[in-house]
Amino acid sequence: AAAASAKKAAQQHSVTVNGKTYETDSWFNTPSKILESTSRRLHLQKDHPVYITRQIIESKFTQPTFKSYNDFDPVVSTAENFDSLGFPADHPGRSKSDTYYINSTTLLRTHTSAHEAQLFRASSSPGYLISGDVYRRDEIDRSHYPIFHQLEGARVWDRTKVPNGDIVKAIYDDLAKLPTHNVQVEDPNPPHHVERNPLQAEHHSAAEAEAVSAHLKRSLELMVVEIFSRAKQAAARQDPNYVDEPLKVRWVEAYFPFTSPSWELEVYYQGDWLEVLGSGVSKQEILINAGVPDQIGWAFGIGLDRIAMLLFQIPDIRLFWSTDERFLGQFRGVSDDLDRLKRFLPFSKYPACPKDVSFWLRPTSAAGGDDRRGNVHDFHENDLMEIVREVAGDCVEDVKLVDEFVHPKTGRKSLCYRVNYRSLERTLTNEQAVTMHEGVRRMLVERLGVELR
Ligand code: FA5
Ligand code: MG
Repeated sequence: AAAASAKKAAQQHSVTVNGKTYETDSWFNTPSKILESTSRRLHLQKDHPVYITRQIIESKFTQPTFKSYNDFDPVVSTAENFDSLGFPADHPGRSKSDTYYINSTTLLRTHTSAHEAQLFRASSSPGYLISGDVYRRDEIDRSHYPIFHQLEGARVWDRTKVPNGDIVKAIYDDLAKLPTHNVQVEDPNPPHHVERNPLQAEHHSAAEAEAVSAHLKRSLELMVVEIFSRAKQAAARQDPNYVDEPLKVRWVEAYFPFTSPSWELEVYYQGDWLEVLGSGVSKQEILINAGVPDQIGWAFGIGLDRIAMLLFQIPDIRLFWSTDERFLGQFRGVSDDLDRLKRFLPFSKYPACPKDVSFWLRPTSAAGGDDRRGNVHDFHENDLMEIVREVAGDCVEDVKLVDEFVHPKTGRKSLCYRVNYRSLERTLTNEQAVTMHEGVRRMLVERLGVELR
């Protein structure tokens, strides 16, 4: 009996994810719904929009130069996800409010870059692509979900293996082999900038960094051109009155701990500039630590869900998780024939049930502080989002802060959030929404110690 109860106690301190068991500790903050979703792997589900988007992107990176890896486990170490990439110890991405931890050194990857070190070390090809599900604690709305998918790619050249040791020439020769395109590209920034976007001067000459970035930019432009041409072809096939607008893209300086210089690529889409990917010249420390100090190259990471939403005109990110035939049936057969790609036709929209919740924050100490009395609140919005997701799952469309108030006498702070309950698959009754909302209110008190108003 003692052994059995010891075993039970031990079980409560471990979780199993994709068949592997991990010890948990005080860092554990991953709800069971998230753990269960690790088995969905939408990027590997044939005919799923996320899968089709991956296929289109992969088609622009030729084999055998680029080798694809699509089934790496999403459970990684803090060393892989952060340390190996040069994230500082106090980077906000490491906090429990932003990331799902299994224990203090094990987490659900927040990006596919977690596999860079491993792939630079082991890849037998000069380029690789890796796609996977990634996890972030985040806000709730129609374009944010705690699980999304990224595709990352990298391309390197080895100084010791290029003809005559002339790596700059080798890179430009490879660039010359890439197709051209006729899309308008804005690229107003210098190739690198002393403060904003520095050259890794200890490791690269300016000419080397410029060659790498020229190859990076053309490669990624070609990928985006392919995606958006396919979106336009689909629109034109379905809508005889479709008017084609020329595609415009632009490069914007960015910052990542693991690339320098770095850029984001934005696409002008339906009246707005939209960020589609992050990229840059890989930090040489990563390649040195991966045992390939003679290689230099570039890397990028793109969000598949966001692209799939544009490509298929999918209005709500929750739809990707639907197993409803009215959703999945619309994409059947497309994986085998990308020319059959069609825009999504929304099925009926069910009514929304907005409910408000107002509460006083719990002051925790008098040092520093963010309200008039110097009270410190340990409230983090993502904790509220997590509670709402835990109670209402995919029956919540968005959650917004609608009011904020500091009591003039007591200095206490109160917040009001509007939770918009709506199912994509059925009508929610008011009673069902009320029941969920009561659950949310109860958990806010129990878990966050707030006082309901
Ligand atoms: C990264 O995750 C970097 N690892 C990308 C990278 C790789 C940079 C290699 C340099 C070299 P970021 O957090 O910006 O960066 O996310 C990259 C892309 O993922 C974004 O451009 C966007 O397309 C997508 N993305 C980010 N957050 C979300 C989200 N909450 N929902 C959907 N897509 C998202
Ligand atoms: Mg970004």
